[in-house]
Amino acid sequence: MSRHDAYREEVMGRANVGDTPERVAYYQELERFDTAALWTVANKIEPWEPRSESVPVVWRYQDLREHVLRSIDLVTPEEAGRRVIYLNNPGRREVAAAVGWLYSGLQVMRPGEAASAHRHSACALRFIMEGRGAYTIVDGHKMTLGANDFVLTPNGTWHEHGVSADGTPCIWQDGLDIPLVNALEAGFYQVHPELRQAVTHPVDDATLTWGNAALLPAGDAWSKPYSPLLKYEWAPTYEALQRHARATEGSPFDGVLMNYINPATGGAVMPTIGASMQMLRPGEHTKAHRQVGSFLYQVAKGSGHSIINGKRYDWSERDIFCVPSWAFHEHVNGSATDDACLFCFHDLPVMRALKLYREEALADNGGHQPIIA
Ligand code: GTQ
Repeated sequence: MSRHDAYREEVMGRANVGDTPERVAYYQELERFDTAALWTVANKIEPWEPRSESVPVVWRYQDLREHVLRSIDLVTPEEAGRRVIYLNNPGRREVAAAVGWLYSGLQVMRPGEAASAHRHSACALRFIMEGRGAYTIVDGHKMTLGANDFVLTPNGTWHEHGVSADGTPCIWQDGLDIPLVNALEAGFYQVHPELRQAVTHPVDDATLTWGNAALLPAGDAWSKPYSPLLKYEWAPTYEALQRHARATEGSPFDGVLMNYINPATGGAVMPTIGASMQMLRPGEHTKAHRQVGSFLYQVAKGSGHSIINGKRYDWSERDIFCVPSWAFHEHVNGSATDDACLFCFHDLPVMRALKLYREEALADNGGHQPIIA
């Protein structure tokens, strides 16, 4: 704490009560009645600004891949429910979060395997890392999935995943708001009575219907609280970034950043989780800012590094890294000739709905963080 904050804490009504034997005895007495004196915790429970318990982490695909693949021979999807190695932030182990209140895991499936259909209160998404033949079925809509495709399984929808018999082993990232839903004590979970659901629409109909940029189907009203475009394919996403880059300088903090949206509303893809893809142009080094919200990035293309709270984290294709709430961060594309693309999902829809969102640019040092060794 700076001297300035310490001064304010003493003078401007922050708790500043030293222990005496009488006070300590008093606190023990209060404990017997399931109570406590606010001034013993006030400064902790009402910090000046967000103090994340999450630490920045890079999960390197190169390190994880072989361990994820090993699980294929160790457990079946039937035994496991879902064969997933989840990302366990050292500061968030108790709630199984990768960062803040967000969960992330790497799910692996062999050709011909399928996981049982289920639904839950948590919102979920997948971002495909490798393999051919993966599919997800959401409320009867089947989606075929390739590398860097992004697919939604919104809360309350029946969903199941598998890999077709003529495919290859597939690995994808699962992103969910399980820790948030648990924190709110709002989670329900159901297995489908038949363990499988019928495909009741043409394959990939959601993308064929709702995925046509500025053209929406006439007369197809949509009132559900999530995007009807359940799958966002990589090729048009990358093309959109390149096209937009021809017409914009981009954001000083994020390069060319585009949000995946619900085409029916223009809003976030799901009630609690938003997602974006950003392109860092060759050699681009963004300026630092910080935001209220937790962010999980997956490197869709290229390599580089990010500086998060003054420390450098190197990343390359398929690595996943997190930026905790209110952590200063800036991104650097390591290549002078190729662009780099970062997929990201976050809890900004929650922060915005609760009117908690804030952001701040780093004012000092030309907008760049000094690197702490
Ligand atoms: O498929 O919805 O990685 O419920 C963890 C929990 C995936 C899923 C996970 C889940 C899912």
